[in-house]
Amino acid sequence: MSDKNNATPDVVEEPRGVSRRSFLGTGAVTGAVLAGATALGAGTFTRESWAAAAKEAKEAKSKIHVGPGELDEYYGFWSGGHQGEVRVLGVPSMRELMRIPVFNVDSATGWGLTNESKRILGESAKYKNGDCHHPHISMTDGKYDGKYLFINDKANSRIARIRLDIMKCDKILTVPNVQAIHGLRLQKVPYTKYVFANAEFVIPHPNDGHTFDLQDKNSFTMFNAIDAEKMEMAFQVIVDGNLDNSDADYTGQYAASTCYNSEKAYDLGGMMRNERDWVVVFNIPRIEAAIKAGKFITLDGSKVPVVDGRKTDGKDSEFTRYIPVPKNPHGCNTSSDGKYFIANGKLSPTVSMIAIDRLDDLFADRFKDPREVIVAEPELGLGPLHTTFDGRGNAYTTLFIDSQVVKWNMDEAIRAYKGEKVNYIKQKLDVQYQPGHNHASLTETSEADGKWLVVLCKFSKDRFLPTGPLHPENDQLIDISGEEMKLVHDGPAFAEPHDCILARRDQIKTQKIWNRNDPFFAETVALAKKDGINLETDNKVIRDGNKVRVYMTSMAPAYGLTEFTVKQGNEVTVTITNIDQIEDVSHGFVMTNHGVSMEISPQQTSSITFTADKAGLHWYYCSWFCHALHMEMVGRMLVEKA
Ligand code: K7E
Ligand code: CUA
Ligand code: CA
Repeated sequence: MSDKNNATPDVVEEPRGVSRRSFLGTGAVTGAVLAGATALGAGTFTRESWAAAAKEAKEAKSKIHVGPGELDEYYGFWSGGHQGEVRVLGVPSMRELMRIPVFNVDSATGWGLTNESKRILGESAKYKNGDCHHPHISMTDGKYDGKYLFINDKANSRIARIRLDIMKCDKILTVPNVQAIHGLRLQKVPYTKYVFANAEFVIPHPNDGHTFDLQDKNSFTMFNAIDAEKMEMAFQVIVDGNLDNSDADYTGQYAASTCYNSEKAYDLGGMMRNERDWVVVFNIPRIEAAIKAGKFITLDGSKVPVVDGRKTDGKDSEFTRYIPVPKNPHGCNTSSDGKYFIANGKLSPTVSMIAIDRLDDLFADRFKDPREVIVAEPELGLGPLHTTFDGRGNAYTTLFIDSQVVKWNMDEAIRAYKGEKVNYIKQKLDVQYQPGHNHASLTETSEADGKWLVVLCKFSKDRFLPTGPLHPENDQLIDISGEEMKLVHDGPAFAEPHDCILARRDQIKTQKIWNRNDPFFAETVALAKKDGINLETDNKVIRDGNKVRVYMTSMAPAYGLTEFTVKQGNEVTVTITNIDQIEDVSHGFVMTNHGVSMEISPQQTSSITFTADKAGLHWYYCSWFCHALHMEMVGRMLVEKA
């Protein structure tokens, strides 16, 4: 019988009837092909290839098997895409360990409902959606320091920071005067002083309806630098064209971003008009110096220093250089040896390797043609989107249209570019299907170890039990420790992990229970102090006009208060301190029929505010199963008629 989990079906179907190879036969790579491949599906699978895959999967099984009670070697942090959260996985088991709500509302933890989370969400708490793409871990000297993870929200132009010691979001910043924060990377050296973030879309400034003309000289987008520790804007740089993805180098001096809309066009046809768009390189010390010297402007009512990185009459600004590359480039990846920025061609079958050690000369105007910094432009296949590295000189690029990952050698690509006859392509591996990002273990650091490669496929088609019209994505795990890439795991994922990041488990250090002095709930503690409350011992109701503040402790299996009385229409704030000291004994608080739910983990204080708008008796209960008598961990709110 057919068993697709073991990749050995009796009947081999070609997904959607149109093969990848027939697309290859159509010749030029155009947007139409790209769109066609997406709509019609790609990937040809023969009985032989299924069988071979099955055999390899069996061999690999032992490698990825993390037995009951055993721990994974790596932490993986996955973007939750337009679901708005971050997911924590163990690798290589690919087991989901935790979810960190960020730009969404989460009823288990109360994220978006509790006062603590609303303070962090700030102004933007009014948005209930987000669109995460790029999770990145803070670094010191080009290595993960395990302190923070940063992630963008394309939907509402935000950047969030997650504290990795507690795996909670602790700061959110809305970037002013831009639309759609997409590419996000961190300064690697000497440490993550800045979060670099691309605003994707070109908009008029001020964006007040005075014009809708994108060719207007006051229509532009900006490159953004955020102070990582303060989570405040550091500076913005006006650019030509738009901005897609970015990365930073290993000297601390440069960051680079791809631009696919050098045309500043409104539509698909217009955005594909130019054969080349560009990579824009930012000279960070020069920008810092200008700002220090007061040579900046401010925009549209914000105080953020802005410098102009656009060309004037074809002449470069001191802050930027534009390097033409083919065509609508997407991913931008710094090789783990620190030598290259690699721009992935998307509508070109090539990637462009930019030598970082030539950028000083580029900024000193020592080249006639900015393309003299390009040391190779290997042709890899159709739809290259993102590239990752194994630390042994090889690069791995996703080919969206070909539904493949191609392994290629960087030195050999450079030799071929110089005219030598050398085949830099080492292997092409089919993936299922249409991959976006890929990510090798520790690839963004100088410690890239070439063990695992995660490939985030946008389509899963027939790989899993059907789930109706909406399919899961397919996050595949590939063993790259040997000469050959070996696919070892298919992992269904909900919409839509654009990107992920892997860190060694020793690089992430977490707290087992909360510290009572944690800043996460410090403001709640300060408010309680004003009410004269000792949170660890007091169970009290404070009445303050129409406001009622209920303070209680929790200790398995009971709340400190099993009853409190309020008047109909009162605004009630319930603040609970979990005085359990035992690891893993989390409590919850749910007020039935009031939309109220939150987590209170050991030694945590959580609070939530709601209106007691219904007279009568309302039970509250603990939602995390904490004790044999968990069901009995309840209380009553008595609401007297107004
Ligand atoms: Cu390629 Cu938003 Cu990084 Cu998606 S982005 S794939
Ligand atoms: Cu406390 Cu369940
Ligand atoms: Ca273009």
